Amino acid sequence: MTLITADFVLTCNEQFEIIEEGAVLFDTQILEVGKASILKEKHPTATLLQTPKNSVLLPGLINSHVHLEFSANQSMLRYGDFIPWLQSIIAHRDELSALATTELMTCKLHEMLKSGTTSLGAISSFGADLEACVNAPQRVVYFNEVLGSVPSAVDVMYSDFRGRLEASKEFTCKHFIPAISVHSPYSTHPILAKKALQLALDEGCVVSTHFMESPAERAWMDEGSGDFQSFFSAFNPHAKPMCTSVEYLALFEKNATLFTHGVHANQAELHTIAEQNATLTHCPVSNRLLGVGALDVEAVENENINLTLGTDGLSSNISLSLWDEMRSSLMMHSDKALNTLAKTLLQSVTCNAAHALKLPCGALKEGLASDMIVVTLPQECAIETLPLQLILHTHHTHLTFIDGEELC
Ligand code: MCF
Ligand code: FE
Repeated sequence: MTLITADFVLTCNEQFEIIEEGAVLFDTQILEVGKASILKEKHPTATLLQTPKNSVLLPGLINSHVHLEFSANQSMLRYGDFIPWLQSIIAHRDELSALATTELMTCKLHEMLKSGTTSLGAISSFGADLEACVNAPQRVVYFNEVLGSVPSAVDVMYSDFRGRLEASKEFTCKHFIPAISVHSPYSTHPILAKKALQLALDEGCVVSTHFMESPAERAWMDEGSGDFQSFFSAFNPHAKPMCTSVEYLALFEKNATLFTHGVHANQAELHTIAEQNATLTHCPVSNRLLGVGALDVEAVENENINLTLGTDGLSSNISLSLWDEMRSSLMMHSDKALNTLAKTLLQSVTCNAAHALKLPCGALKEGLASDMIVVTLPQECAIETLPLQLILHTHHTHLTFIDGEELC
């Protein structure tokens, strides 16, 4: 039993309680959270772990959406507009895959850990990241991706996906949880999506999907027009959307789903996402680099949608650090009140993400796993501005615990 004390304990509980001169008593699980003076007196035999001046203890961060298999990209892909990016990723897929070795992905996972990410939702397109994810120190929800728009190839695509899912299931444990990703409405035939989503229900898997990311996706799904029309007509001059966006959302009605991006989701779609008790995963840097616009955070909040944050992959980002992502988000949503947005962002990478990914962590609360980080601020800070100052100044952790075990 260890008693860790800190100048601030940011619990990320329902009340978003911040305890000054706080402490957490823990082993593999959190046993008690409170004022340091009270817990010290109550548990005199616990091993005392003191942290430096201006320390903050908070839950380990959770990156809801990251493509590790594209980690080798730095400057190869084309940014600024969605379809040119998509064309560039298709053109460079083999080259990038060859460069994304297990060693490289393991190194990226360690960098993520150093920045405080103790859990992640890994979107796996090919299964090449399996070994790195299985051996990662973090908790990984491993989303096996399915896609395919050609009806005659549905069976082949499904059995390839099924093979990857089965291979990942061999490693199921409390740190590695297989899951399912249906790529997107423009790339996945509804028959294929339906089969994968039924499997997710049967196996109790959470689901992730890209949804309404770009203006091109909006125009294609609504009218079969725009940049996707020229893109698809190169393969098939008669190509048309495989379903409507309403039909696509309805496929996920019974699943626990993380809808990623949603930048171009309309109010009715956001309402459906809310009604389905689903999550919206925001990837602000990716959205900026792919030139798709900025999420209407207000509209998501008005619908009371569970909001999480993802870095996406290095295919559409320059960093996999959630602190970098939160800083960018603060700057991007300049219409939002700064301190309120900082709090929303910290919730999006802790309690909200644990809820979406069904992980037993994400808050400093009795009974949850001891996934915790200690970070230090450069100077003293008023409690009211703590979330904001944390986001502005944090790069790496001072201490990191997963299941109560100290790492790094
Ligand atoms: O989230 C971004 C942008 N939207 C869609 N897909 C991806 C993103 N980053 C990587 N991808 C992957 C996706 O999983 O790129 C491929 C898929 O395997 C594009 S579809 C040929
Ligand atoms: Fe993505």
